[in-house]
This record gives sequence, C-alpha cells and structure tokens, in this order.
Amino acid sequence: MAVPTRALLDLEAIVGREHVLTDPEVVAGYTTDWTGRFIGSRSPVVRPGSTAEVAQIVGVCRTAGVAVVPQGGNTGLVGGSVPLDGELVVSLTRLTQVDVDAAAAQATVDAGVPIARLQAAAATIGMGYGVDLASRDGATLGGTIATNAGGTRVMRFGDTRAQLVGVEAVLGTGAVVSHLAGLTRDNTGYHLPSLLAGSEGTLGIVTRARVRLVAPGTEPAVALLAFDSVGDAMAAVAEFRRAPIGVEAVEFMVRSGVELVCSGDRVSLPFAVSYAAYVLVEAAGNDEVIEPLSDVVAAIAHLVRDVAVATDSPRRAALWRYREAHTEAINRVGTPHKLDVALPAAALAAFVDEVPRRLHGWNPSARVWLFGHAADGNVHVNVTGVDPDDKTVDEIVLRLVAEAGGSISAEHGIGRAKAQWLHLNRTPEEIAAFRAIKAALDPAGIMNPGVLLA
Ligand code: FAD
Ligand code: 2HG
Ligand code: ZN
Repeated sequence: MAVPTRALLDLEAIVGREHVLTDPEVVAGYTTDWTGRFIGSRSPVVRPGSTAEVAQIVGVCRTAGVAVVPQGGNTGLVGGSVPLDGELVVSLTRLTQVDVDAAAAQATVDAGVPIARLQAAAATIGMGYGVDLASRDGATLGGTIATNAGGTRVMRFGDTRAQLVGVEAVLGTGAVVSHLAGLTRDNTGYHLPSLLAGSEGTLGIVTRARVRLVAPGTEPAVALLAFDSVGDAMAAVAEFRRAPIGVEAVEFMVRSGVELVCSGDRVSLPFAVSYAAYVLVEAAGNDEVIEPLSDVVAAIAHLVRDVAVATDSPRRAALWRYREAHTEAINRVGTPHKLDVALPAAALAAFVDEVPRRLHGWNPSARVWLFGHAADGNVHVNVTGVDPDDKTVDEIVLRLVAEAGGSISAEHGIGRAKAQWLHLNRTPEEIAAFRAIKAALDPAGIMNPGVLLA
C-alpha cells in the first residue's frame, strides 16, 4: 500500500523535509536491490538522524498502518532491503557515530556505519573488527547485524552475532531497548543482541550496538593453491580446518569463476594454466603460530598443483581480488539467482559436483557459478542464463541442500528470496515459535512483512 500523505507530513515534522525522499529518481537507488533481481515500488524513503527519531517514525507507521523496510547499505542479497509492496524505507545511513573504547577493547557504533569505517576506527587503537566482507564499503553495522553477516573471518572470529556485546533497537512496538554497557559477563535474562542478529528487520530497527574488537595477527601471508579437482581442494580445506590458530580465512573457487573474474577485470590468470579448483588461505601470526602450518602444507603437498604466495599488501590484495570480485563479475553476466548455502564438511565436495549436474539436467542454459567460504562449508551457488523469476532453480538447489543436511542460508539470510523454503530447515514448532516472537515484538506486523516468515 502507498504511504498516506498525512503520514508523510508527520514524518517530515520528525526528520525535516529534506530527509523524506519522494522524487522517483532519488528513491530509485533505495528501491532496487544490489543484484537487480528485486525491483521495488518507488516508495518514499525517510532518513532519521537519531534513535528518538526512529522511535517516532515507528509510532507514526503503527498509527497509520504503514509497513516499514529498514535499510542500511542496500547490499543485501536476498531481497530483504527493498520495498516490494509500497512499504516505507527507513534508511539508517545518517546514524554514523563510532566511539572506540580502548580500555574495554570494544566500540559503540551507530547502525549506519559502514564496516570499512568501523575497521578503520578499530585500527586507530591497533585492533580490528572480527567481521570482514567484500561489501565492507557499503554494508552497515545495522545491516550486518540484521542479517548476521558472516564473511571471510568466521572461522577465526565467528559471525556478526559473536561480535555483539549489546544492542540498541526500536522494536515494532515502538519501544526503545538499549543495553550498551559493554559487560561481557552479564547473565541477566534473554540476550536481545542474539535475537536481533539475523532477524532481518522483522522485529525492530537496530540503531546502535556495542561490539567487541579483536587483536589482529601480525602481517598476514596469503597463498593461492591450485588443484585438479574440487575433491582434492576440499581434502586440503579439511587439513586447514584442523590447523593451528594462525589460519584466518580459507576460501574456494573453481575454474569458471576465476576465468570470469579475469576476463572482466582484464587481469591475468593466477597461473600459466587454469585449474579445476582453487583454495585461498590467509594466515597471520608470529613464527610460533605460523611454524606448525608447515605440517599442514606437507600433508597437502601431493594434492597441490601450483601455488602463489603474497606477503606484501598489494600482492595480497591481488590474490584476494580473484575471490572477492566474483559477485560483481557474475552480475555483469546477468541477474543471478543467489543461493547462499552451507553443507556439512563431509558433503561439500559431492554437493559442488552435483549442483551443476542437476541444474543442467533441468535446463542446459543454466550457468552455474560456485565459490565460497570453504572453511565453514559455505557455498555461494549463483545461477545465471535462466529466468530470474523461475523459482525452479531455487527449488532444485535448496532441496538438494536440505537432503544433504545443510542450511539454506549460511550468511545472507532468508529475506524474501527464500521465505517459502524456510520449512526445509525449520520444524513447524520452530516456525510457530518464530511467529510468536514476531507477534510479541511487532504486534501490528509492520516490520518488513514477507521477509523471513512468508
Ligand atoms: P541492507 O542490504 O540494507 O539490509 C539487509 C537486511 O537487513 C534487510 O532485511 C534490511 O531490512 C535489514 N536491515 C538493514 N539495516 C537494518 C537495521 N539497522 N535494523 C534492522 N534491520 C536492518 N554477506 C555476508 O554475510 N558475507 C559476505 O561475505 C558478503 N559479501 C558480499 C559481497 C558483495 C559484493 C555484496 C554486494 C554483498 C555481500 N554480502 C555478504 C551481503 C551483504 O553485504 C550483507 O548481507 C550485509 O550484511 C548487508 O548490510 P547492509 O547494510 O547493506 O544491509
Ligand atoms: C561473498 O562471499 C559474498 O563474496 C557474496 O557473500 C556471495 O555473490 C555471492 O553469491
Ligand atoms: Zn559470502
């Protein structure tokens, strides 16, 4: 439904006229998702400048019966951040304060702060933020909390939920909950940060959070390893999974994805010839930490066909580019179906082989792109060359995942893209519990309807 004029006037009174956007050209950037698969209505966008303003906005929306889509950097990949049905977009990008607390090794961070800025703020006291992802310049802290974003450091520091010490949010009831003292020992009841992490804007709007900072290792080294098969690559990944603490990231790619990235970026292939599979490993730490890694390298030596190692920043970035440029490169080919899934370690290699077989069996035009966060069994299945609206693709892949005992969302969330398949991973009792929580915190049902719970 459209946002009534009366409600728009009330919103202007709260945030000021210049922060209620209605010009179709201006709102276009807020209403289409990053992939171009989800194109929303030209809804108005409101840009609050404080938690109090967010609370007032939710109050107006409750009274007017207007549904709300919270939005951070709009880099989400499951159609959860755009208004598909005339909802009001509440953009948090004016909330930009970061306060680093060196004594506690924590930071209090506004929801609209991009992850790269949080990382830079942490670096001013010689620390880091435990979550890193290729969308770091756009993705906000609030959005990464709402999606419980993973990224490349999960094996070392955990997902976004694991970084949260406290959170402030405006619930769907309009109430402000704020618990930001930063106590890491605090067993005083339900842990709202955990509940809001991964709630995808369906329970409330995150406005601030208290996050832990992490001690980065010393100057890291990055190795790109080449293999003759996905099976060999996954055997190597298993060794790295058992490796000592210095390993910070273990990512995988296959021939077609690396070739696609190189053709788009006009850069050379990493080696003189192409290989079936690649594993990118980053390790950091002093000699005591790195030294035991030589055992791992020895254990996989018979599988590795070639290797490139980078120890300085530009060469490290060049190796990471092969991996991080996948998303942009695929978008250049066509609007993708994005299926971000997790498999049990033992099922990973067979799944990577089976997905293209199944999809080509259904439609030979399907182009299947596979890469991911190998250490965590997280495979990003991207499919182009088929109708972006044909849900058969999603059905085939997600059922295969469920049969293999995997998760239909490893890190991007359920959003609108996967809501109809939530039952593959969650029992009716669990979904009923989800709905009960939603009804308690968002009784009017205005928070991101259709996301997560179909
Ligand atoms: P948005 O896209 O704006 O919103 C995402 C969801 O969160 C929506 O449901 C929205 O309603 C909700 N939301 C946003 N802000 C708030 C808030 N303040 N309060 C309540 N709800 C809110 N994701 C990963 O997990 N790992 C990766 O490695 C990764 N790499 C990526 C690489 C690229 C190139 C791109 C384009 C995306 C990548 N993503 C990755 C996906 C995306 O960046 C993450 O999902 C990120 O967490 C979204 O943050 P955002 O601020 O852009 O949120
Ligand atoms: C990544 O790991 C992101 O690069 C994006 O999660 C994955 O494009 C994708 O499917
Ligand atoms: Zn990812």
